[in-house]
Amino acid sequence: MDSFDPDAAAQPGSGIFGLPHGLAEAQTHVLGLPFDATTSYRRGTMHGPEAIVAASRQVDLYDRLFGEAHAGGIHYSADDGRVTQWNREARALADPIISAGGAEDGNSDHQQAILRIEALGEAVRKHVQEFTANCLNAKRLPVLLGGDHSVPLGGIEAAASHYGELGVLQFDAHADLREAYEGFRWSHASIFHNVLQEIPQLHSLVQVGVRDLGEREALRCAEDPRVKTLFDDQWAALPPASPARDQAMNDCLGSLPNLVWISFDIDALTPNLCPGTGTPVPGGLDWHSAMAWLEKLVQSGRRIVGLDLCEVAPGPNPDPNGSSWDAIVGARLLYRLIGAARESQRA
Ligand SMILES: [Mn+2]
Repeated sequence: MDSFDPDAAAQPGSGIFGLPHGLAEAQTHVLGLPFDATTSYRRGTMHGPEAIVAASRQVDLYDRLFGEAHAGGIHYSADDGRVTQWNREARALADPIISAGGAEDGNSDHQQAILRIEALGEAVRKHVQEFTANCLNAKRLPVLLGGDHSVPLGGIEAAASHYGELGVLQFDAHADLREAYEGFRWSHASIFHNVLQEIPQLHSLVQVGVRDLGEREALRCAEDPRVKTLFDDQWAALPPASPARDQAMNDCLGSLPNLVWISFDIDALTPNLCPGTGTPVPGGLDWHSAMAWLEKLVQSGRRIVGLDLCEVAPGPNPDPNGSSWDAIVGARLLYRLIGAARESQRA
């Protein structure tokens, strides 16, 4: 540990980002959540955590933007088998429903399967809740690595109840405000409907990158006083590094309270940065735009108290080491997110 050289290549047996930290030495705890049972279009995000960890070993630890995120220690816990098992069961039950285009009202097989899938979704929620509460009680930064975008519910819930008030900054191509999707209550497409519905301490939700949504979701964006959405076309019309763009960012961030959870769906980014993700959409944030948001959030003086990174899928042809372009982008984004959170806690 004393001899750790951040400039050296990752050593055999080292952890995420090639780091040597055990849990006791880490101020950041990352949990892998290989769950993608409700993914409606293309699966594979269950392989996100292992692919990101494989790719993370190539990330340089020096960071011009947020300093040395690794210095406080980062520890990764892979799934202990429970989430993998819940996912396996839920996927098998969900498959016939997804092929049918959603749960059918009069179909008792579907209705039974839905109940069991809901119970498995509840199990994930509770598991993530416990992990996050433990992190916060131990004064560690909780980081959830999906999996599909259904996984952070319990984490946001635990952080909101720990602090009493919380805002969420959501990066996403989709609004994720559906009231259940294809019959799945805890669907990836419903995560922020559920957050708004289930978490009374939720102060506000700011959405960035959104460019694909349903009519009822659009209405919710417009009418729910807790939701503020900067649509992707609105963002794209703002010139980089312009006062107008700064103003738009400050307006959005101004809706957030002091304590913020970042929920980053990789599909917020332009699809050439995440070609393997479940539901890619043209348009989206380029890398520097995403970084500008993180910098602005830190500069605003808000404190990032937890975060998730979801929907990274390694794609059909991962490298022999399990990594891929999607995972390389995911690993670098993860490092920056952790760096931004640490920087925000320093102030
Ligand atoms: Mn999403």
